[in-house]
Amino acid sequence: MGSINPAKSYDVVIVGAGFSGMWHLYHLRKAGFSVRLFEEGSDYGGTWYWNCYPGARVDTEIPVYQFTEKTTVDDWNWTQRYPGRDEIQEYFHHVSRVWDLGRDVTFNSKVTSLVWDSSAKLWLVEIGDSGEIFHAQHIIMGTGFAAKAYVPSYKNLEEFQGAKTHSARWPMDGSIDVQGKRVAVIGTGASGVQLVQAISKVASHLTVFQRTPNMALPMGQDDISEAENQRLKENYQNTTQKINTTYAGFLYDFVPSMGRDANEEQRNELWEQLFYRGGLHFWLGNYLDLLEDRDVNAAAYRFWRKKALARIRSPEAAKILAPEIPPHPFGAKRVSLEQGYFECFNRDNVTLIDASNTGNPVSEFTPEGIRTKDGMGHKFDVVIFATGFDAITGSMTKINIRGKGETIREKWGNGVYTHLGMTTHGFPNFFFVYGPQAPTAFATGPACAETQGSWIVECLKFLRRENFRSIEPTREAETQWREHVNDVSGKSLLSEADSWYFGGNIPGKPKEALNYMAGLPEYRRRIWESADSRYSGFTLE
Ligand code: N01
Repeated sequence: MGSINPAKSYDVVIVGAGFSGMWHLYHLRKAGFSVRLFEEGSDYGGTWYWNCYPGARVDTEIPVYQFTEKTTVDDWNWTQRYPGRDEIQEYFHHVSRVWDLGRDVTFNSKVTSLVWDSSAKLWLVEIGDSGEIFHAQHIIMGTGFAAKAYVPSYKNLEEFQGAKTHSARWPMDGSIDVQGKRVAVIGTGASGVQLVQAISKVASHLTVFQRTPNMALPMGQDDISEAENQRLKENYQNTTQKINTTYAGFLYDFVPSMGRDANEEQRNELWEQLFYRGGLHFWLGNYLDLLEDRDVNAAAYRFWRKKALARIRSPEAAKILAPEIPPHPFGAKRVSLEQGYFECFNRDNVTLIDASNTGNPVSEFTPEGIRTKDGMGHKFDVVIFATGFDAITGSMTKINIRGKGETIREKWGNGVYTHLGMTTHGFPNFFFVYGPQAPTAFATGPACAETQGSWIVECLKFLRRENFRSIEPTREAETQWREHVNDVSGKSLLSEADSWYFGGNIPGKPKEALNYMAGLPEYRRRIWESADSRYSGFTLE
């Protein structure tokens, strides 16, 4: 490690300038803490900074996808219900101005190492490129759930002579141009769907490698007029109140009845409404037992499939995009929102390849492109890996974080242990937001950041008030929390898919519940229960 400059010491160091990092910087500073935020990129946005691929767009709607702090709402107008990446970046610039964040943010600074000094009860923070070391009493990881891109290990990948990139590492210097090119997109998650929609319209030819069909729902995109923006501002208080009561922080919730108690006609009537409302209504606004009752779930898949089939012309493509037998229960993988996705496969310049193990997956790369299992060569100018992330834990395990003994990577190597999805034993004064065993993938980004952030800020205020130097969860508490997280997820059909929700998308990663699925209200109840009893489950020193 480099030399420590005693002047560079903070109460709190925050890592990452996305929703979580920005929120914490503003609120901790307001509470009188000295804070510095380090960000690897050269701008705010976190995931939105990196994900600048063609077609990148959020799939949580306005007015939910924003901070609830009134000062950030007043002078900001959105143009679309589901804004594109550039508009979201502009929003972050707006927030940074309103909250005057810039003076405490250091960009282009990748935190490569965090080491706990037990005798000083401080963290040593190392910035990789500069080798600078900082001291911090507390660390807050705002590194999000999708900061470690995953590219499968393909045979001869390095031999490919064309351009290649992961969706979340799209070059910002414009060095990849897909206009008029032969392009391959591998992967059909949320990123793949958006890439296909955008690139199919400009590429000379697009080949899509789909391993698992995406049971995508219509986005229901709409413009937001000036009058509508005004109405949203007037309604701001009601919106905030509502967000604080729903399962995922949306303005809607599961309908309070069971699909198994409804007949086919009743179900179809509800499903027609939910489907055309757009967004994730058909998933998170559906019957309470959609993700638990196999029959209800199967009926929902049949409903979805009928809608998809009506839009796909080629019978071969239809079989791949919407097979009769679903690969997993409906909604067990993150449902994406689409805008004309299925129609892309009706275009003459688009080829769909079933890249599942029983189909025709990539067997190797060649200098000119990809060879598939059937021996056929496919020539490409550009290959895009929309193959996802070492999600939720990867954002932290990729950094050298060493607590009292082992590193986070070592500690979580065989399974994740956290207390309340924000802290872990052996790592005092270390908090993570939008990470493992929290509502993360089952909550909107802002709602999760604000929920966990409020708790963390109050916790730090408590420690300061009561003259405690450190807080650390007990092993018993994190063992109980893990059991609880697993109990909740065990009741659902979600664990039946190999998804990033359970670490199933990364070879060798332990398969376990990485999210707390009981919903935000129950999560809030539990975290505040601990705080209200002077942080039960924690050791204070
Ligand atoms: O990643 P994913 P993503 N060969 O992991 C496939 C958020 N997000 O970047 O399903 C062939 O979902 C893999 O196939 P399979 C959002 O929360 C939001 O798309 O594992 N294919 C899958 O199709 C989202 O859920 C927005 O069989 C391979 C794809 O790659 C999350 O980020 C936009 C493969 C990966 O899908 C991640 O989305 C973008 C292989 N070896 C992202 N390995 C919006 O808000 C993997 N795949 C709109």
